[in-house]
Amino acid sequence: QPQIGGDPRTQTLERTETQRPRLWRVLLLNDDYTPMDFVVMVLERYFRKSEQDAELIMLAVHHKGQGVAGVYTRDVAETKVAQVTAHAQQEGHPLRVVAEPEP
Ligand code: NFA
Repeated sequence: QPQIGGDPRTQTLERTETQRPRLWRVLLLNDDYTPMDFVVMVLERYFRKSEQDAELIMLAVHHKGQGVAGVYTRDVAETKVAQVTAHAQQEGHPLRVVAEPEP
């Protein structure tokens, strides 16, 4: 990378492209107890899915064990995990939600 001017001890690097933040997947994990309707509600309310998409994602998690609810920057992903986990626990459901970085 080219170095642009200034005190050589504190030079900055110029780059043509702005860095984009790494994105994180928020995953829903299947369990035997959380009601399907609750999972659909979570996908609609916290992940802004349509009813049709929410039902498809819920069924994919139910059959495959896990699925992607949404993809966000790290802070937003962690907030979704905390909010959904808290809501599920308040209702007595064991639903697990985790975030992982995209490769
Ligand atoms: N497997 C749950 C049931 O049969 C439904 C579920 C789907 C739970 C997706 C968690 C995630 N009630």
